[in-house]
Amino acid sequence: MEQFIIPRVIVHVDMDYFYAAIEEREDPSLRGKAVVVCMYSNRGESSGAVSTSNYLARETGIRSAMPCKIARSKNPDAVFLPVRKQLYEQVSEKVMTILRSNADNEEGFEKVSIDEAFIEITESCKNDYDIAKDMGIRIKEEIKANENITCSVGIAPNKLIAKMASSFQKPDGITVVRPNDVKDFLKPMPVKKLWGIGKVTEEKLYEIGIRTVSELASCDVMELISSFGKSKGMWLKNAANGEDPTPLKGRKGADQIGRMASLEHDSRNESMIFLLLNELIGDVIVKAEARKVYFRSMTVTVIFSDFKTSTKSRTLSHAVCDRNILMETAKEIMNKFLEESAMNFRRIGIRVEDLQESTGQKNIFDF
Ligand code: DCP
Ligand code: MG
Ligand code: MG
Repeated sequence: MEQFIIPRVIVHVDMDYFYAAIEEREDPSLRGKAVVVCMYSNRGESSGAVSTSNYLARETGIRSAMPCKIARSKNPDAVFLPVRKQLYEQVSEKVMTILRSNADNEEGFEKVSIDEAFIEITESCKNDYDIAKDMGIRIKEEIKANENITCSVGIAPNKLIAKMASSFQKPDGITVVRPNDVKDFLKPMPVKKLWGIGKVTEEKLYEIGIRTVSELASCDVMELISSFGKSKGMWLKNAANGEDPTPLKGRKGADQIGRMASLEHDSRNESMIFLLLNELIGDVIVKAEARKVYFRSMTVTVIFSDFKTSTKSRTLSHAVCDRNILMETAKEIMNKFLEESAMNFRRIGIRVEDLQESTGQKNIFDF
């Protein structure tokens, strides 16, 4: 049965050796050394497991989840550091803000873990994979310029392939799998490379003689269903054919409403900036009205031509849903940005936060 699939462009971003990369960034003297980040248990440094390590350490066979003791025996010269989860969470939040700001809209963002997320860019790239690749490169630059760490990017028609594409060239890679290339991308892979297939499934597939994704793709679906049950069997068949209709989880009931867009060209021209700001604010107000919420605070974001990002927030004296108040406050913030930096603006964004349910009236002045 032919299925009608709406074309999408999905980006998956995964940070490279995330915890260890942050440690390297914080202490440049670590560069060029094997770095291992360990989650020590309360029994001290002799027990515990490896959280992650940089690529130099991986060359000596060190892997995530390996006991630290074994890692030490593999490479006694490596630098072993304890995890600093709070620091990594802070960096993660900044990276996620960058990623979210590149998505088509609020629904087009899904954080998967501390160091990875999906974003949908179908509209922004007009479903054109050349534009999508440029956007992927720009996202990498934006993260590098702001956080001084690298990531790997996968771009594909769905989450399954995008996730697999981001790990295809690591570290600091970008892999674009266009709709017509999905089958060739999957063909030579062993089944365990299919995202979602664990050890148990892999072994079960081996038992029925299936080792590669292409063997799985051509397998009779009824045979898969009899071995794995209906939903898993169908999932296996579709996944092997590179099909994955699952939508991004988005942020239903998000506690903020935001819009971001690029200026036509990098500029510091006030009327150009305020014109775009006005348009973004219009969209935000429409969304806030549709959700029947007031906001109590707001944030303006500017991405400069060197990709550096700056944000400024304001808390209002009371919750409103008022276009004029939003515009006046945003203008005031924007003027501060213009005063503080001589750099051209590349993208600007506005978001409202501290949302509260409205009770019908437009704003507090209507009382
Ligand atoms: N992590 C952990 N324990 C594990 C796996 C991961 O504590 N068993 C933490 C440390 C990683 C982070 O999660 O830095 C992200 O996990 P990834 O699987 O994305 O691995 P890395 O980002 O470290 O490396 P890669 O470059 O392969 O993505
Ligand atoms: Mg990672
Ligand atoms: Mg990851």
